[in-house]
Amino acid sequence: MIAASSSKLEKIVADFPILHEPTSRGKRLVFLDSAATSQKPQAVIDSLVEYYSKYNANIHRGVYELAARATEAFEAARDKVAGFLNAQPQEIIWTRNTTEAINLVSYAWGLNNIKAGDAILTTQLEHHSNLVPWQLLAEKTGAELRFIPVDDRGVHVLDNLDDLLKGCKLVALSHVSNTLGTIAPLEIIIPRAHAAGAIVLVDGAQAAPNMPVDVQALDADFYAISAHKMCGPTGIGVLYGKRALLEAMPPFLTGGDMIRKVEYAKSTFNDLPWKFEAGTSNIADAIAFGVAIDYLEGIGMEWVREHEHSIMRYAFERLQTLVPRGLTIYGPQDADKVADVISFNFADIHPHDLASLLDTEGVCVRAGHHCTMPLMEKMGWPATTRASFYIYNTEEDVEALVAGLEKAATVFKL
Ligand code: C6P
Repeated sequence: MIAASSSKLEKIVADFPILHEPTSRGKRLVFLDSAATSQKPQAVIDSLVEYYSKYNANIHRGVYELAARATEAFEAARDKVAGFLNAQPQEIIWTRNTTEAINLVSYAWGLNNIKAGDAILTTQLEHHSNLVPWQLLAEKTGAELRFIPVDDRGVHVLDNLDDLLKGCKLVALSHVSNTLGTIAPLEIIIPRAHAAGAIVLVDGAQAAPNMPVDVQALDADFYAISAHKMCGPTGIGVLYGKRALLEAMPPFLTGGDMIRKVEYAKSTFNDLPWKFEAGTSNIADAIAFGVAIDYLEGIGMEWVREHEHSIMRYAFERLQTLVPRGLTIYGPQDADKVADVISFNFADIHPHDLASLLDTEGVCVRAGHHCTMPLMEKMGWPATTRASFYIYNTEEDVEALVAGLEKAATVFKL
């Protein structure tokens, strides 16, 4: 068990200024909503200030030194993301976030490769961002949308996988569920999908922040991530795509920077990755994302996974004490099978009331459907409360959650 007093953890906590700001009620901030967005270390905040105060200029255009410096930093950030995912820089496309990355594939690959009679396979666990684009693609093309079922713990049921893969051209699934934390068995699904002739898009929004990801070892065709969930700023994300697939795809958005030659009647397009980056990019945030990657790599992604394992084990153990008072924990409870989130309900307290009460104690959790309405409906849960953990969370944070829940039990007379 990694103790809250471990000097590495103490140093990490010290790196996040917001964690040292008391709440408006004078409580210590206990941030347990990192699955929604993580907090940012000082180095990332400094990087944004440094860019705007020292070398703000548009990239890929100016010949002056400032522009060259901005371009260099922007492309260096891409190299860092490529290294982090074990990809080539040409395979790293900047997007606004995971959602835009998935939409890019749906439009640029999907509309050109999926036709009536094909199947698209996803799972019953997906975030709306990895479901709605495929619903629209299926509607537009006449393809069939199918689902890998999950059992009542939210674990993938693969018994009929080969049948589900028949006629399938695309499998799109999350690496880690944002509602239950379930880790998808990609090592089984991806090879079987490929053997059936499908390509695989992995929504890595919840996995990339929490565990080492190697897109080549996974053999994922596309992998989508958001910087803001992994110590980086909002407004910047990445689509990784295998080079051959990206080469064969037409552009998604069109305009400046993504062209090679423009005539009045027609245009030719830039090389990868810029073919998919129309208009002025989110330069400052891309550079700051590179700093976030440096930060995470400095900590070590193995350590990150191990820390989360440890904190999740501790949280499961401590929350068990509240089960006799009506706490129901959803999803797998084996720290090997879940990443960063624990969803629960406490007797008949509405999750929004519970989250509001916890907030008065300085504990931030998310309540609601977590952008997975079909999963909630299937499970028969109108809403859940979700605590999510990250690199800066300590056993004291788990204790604050448990104390807040005990207070709720008293207030709601459980
Ligand atoms: N989940 C949560 O609280 P964006 O908004 O594009 O950065 O990420 C979308 C997204 C896609 N897939 C998964 C698995 C996700 O968890 C998310 C974002 C947040 O669970 C905000 S809804």
